Amino acid sequence: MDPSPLRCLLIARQGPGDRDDLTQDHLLELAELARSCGFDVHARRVLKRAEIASKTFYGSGQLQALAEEVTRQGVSHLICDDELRGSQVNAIEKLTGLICLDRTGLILSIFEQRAQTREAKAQVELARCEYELPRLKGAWTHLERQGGGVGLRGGPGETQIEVDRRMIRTRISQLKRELTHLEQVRETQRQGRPKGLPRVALVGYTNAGKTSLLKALTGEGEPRDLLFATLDTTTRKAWLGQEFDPETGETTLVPTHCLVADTVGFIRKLPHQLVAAFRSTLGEVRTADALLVVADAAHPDLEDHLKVVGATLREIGCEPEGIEAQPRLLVLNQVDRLHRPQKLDLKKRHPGAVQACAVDGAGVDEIRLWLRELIPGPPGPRILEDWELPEPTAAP
Ligand SMILES: Nc1nc2c(ncn2[C@@H]2O[C@H](COP(=O)(O)OP(=O)(O)OP(=O)(O)O)[C@@H](O)[C@H]2O)c(=O)[nH]1
Ligand SMILES: [Mg+2]
Repeated sequence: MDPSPLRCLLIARQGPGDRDDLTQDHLLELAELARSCGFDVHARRVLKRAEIASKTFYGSGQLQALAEEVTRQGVSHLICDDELRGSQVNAIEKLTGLICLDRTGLILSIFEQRAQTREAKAQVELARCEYELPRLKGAWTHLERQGGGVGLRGGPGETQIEVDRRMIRTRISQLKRELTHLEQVRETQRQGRPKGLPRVALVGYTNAGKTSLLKALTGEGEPRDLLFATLDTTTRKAWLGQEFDPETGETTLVPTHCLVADTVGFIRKLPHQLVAAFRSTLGEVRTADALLVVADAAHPDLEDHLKVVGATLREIGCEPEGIEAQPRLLVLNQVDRLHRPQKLDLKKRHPGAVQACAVDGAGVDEIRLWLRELIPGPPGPRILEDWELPEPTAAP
């Protein structure tokens, strides 16, 4: 029998300039992440604070009161939406008696649970090492204090930190070497793929339906209602189509194909350590001939999700315009969950997008048609949408 899941409390800080609805949305997403990691979410709380408390981030009074309340209800973990320093995590754990995880730590734990292949495992371990390295100091301050107080070096704590840091740095170098080797293997595989077939990457926010669309296009893939279900890139061949001849009324199969790669999903504040560590996997996106940007059109935060996707694509080196720009098709998936007026409104906001449902196949032919047009060569320039461009910087 599975052990009962660990129970957690989720918290987020809301500063004076933060919108209520956004803070709530972010906590809802954190709850999804926690469930995807196997936690039972006991409650979500917003802590309103004008200032960040440097020692405990949220302030000790509020944290202590919360901890007293939830510990009686069997809560063992406190998960924070904010990125915390190692010393803050330690101070919170000491104060509350709860195990504390920040958003990045939670996402890393999910990736650790999901990683299957050698490459994914090495990438996730590299991200974990990079995340832990600057946090080591916090973990050893109690020993540092034993070692002779402020200003003195060489106490037992200091030595232990140095040993741990050296071990982590050595591991980071080993992992980087291993990943460079695996990247070369991947590159060789890429070159060995059939020539002349366009390579298309499915990208988008996590849980938008990328794997479902891979399945709709190629017949393969295992969609799951989980955040970060896909970590490894899978490339499959898609059959691009049938041609209907209105004169004879016959439908013939057109012998054209393309290669479609399913990739790891994006999320708001995707830890930069993970983006860096997944460089090789995301190389499939950078080197693709075209991108299918998949979004969950029924999600209340659709526009924010698109902005995150636009920014993450730029972070990994895919610019929307310029000589290197890849053609992109926005696929507004899951429209089966929308009513007609919502679809019309979407059409106005995203006129160039295909509205699709990867589950019943609606819109998939339109996507195939777009993919077929890639075969003679890339399509001409198109008008960019707001989500693809950087936010304008505010005037000073
Ligand atoms: N109603 C509906 N559900 C869909 C549609 N497309 C996908 N889903 C569901 O959405 C969930 C996530 O689908 P996936 O295809 O695994 O999503 P993904 O983008 O690959 O997610 P990650 O790999 O976790 O980033 C699954 O439960 C799918 O069945 C759709 O068009 N309509
Ligand atoms: Mg997937």
